[in-house]
Amino acid sequence: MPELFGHTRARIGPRHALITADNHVNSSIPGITGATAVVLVSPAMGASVAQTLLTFERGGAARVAASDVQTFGYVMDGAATVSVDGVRKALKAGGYFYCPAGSEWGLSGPRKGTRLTLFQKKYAPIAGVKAPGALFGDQAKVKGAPFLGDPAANLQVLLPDTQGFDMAVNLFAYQPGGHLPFVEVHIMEHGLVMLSGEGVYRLEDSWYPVRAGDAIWMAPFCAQWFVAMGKVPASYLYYKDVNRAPL
Ligand code: UGY
Ligand code: MN
Repeated sequence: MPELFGHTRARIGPRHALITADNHVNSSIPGITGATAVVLVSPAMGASVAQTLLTFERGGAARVAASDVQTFGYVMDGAATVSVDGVRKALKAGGYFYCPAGSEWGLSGPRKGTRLTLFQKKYAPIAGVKAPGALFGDQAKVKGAPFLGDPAANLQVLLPDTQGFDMAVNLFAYQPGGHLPFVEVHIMEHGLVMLSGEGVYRLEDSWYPVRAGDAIWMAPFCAQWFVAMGKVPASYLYYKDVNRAPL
């Protein structure tokens, strides 16, 4: 719904950004057809990761050539068949895939309105450590754990925590009133999409009301904290860079 008098909750700063669903403008991306693509986080704003929301029409498709970029894709709603290096898998909401650098991926047969969030970043290899292979998963099959022992903040880690991976993608689900236990300040960067519910995100010295559909970028060392509000649980999917030395 358009905001009155040019008001928006969006804020794009040098070290963090918030983009709401009302701000979306489509891009045309090579290899993606019959879909809208909204780039929400990108190196153009100072990030090292790209976060893109794809919404497919019936008959839409993706065919993305191999490069030095790795791709993680998460199905937010709908269903489609995804292939990575020729291995095909039917994914529905909560399903996800990881396509390593050097591999190609594609999507076909989407149900109308199927939405995916992609996190994409150049892979940083380490000598002597095997790069990860392709992977498919389902959020429903990933065991969660109370974050730092707090059952009001449940964390699911979607990718294996092994040295080969230089990116992690996790799901956080908070009961109303659940919150991050402290204000985090860390070298890892985040790209994030709110999947459900609402709450307040602290980013550096600003506090933002946020809700499902909002996207957030946090630069390395951006002070961050979240509290879930409202009557239903809040959840978000987020990216972070991991397992590499600072220099
Ligand atoms: O993994 C994280 O750094 C996570 N606790 N950060 C966040 O939710 N903003
Ligand atoms: Mn964090």
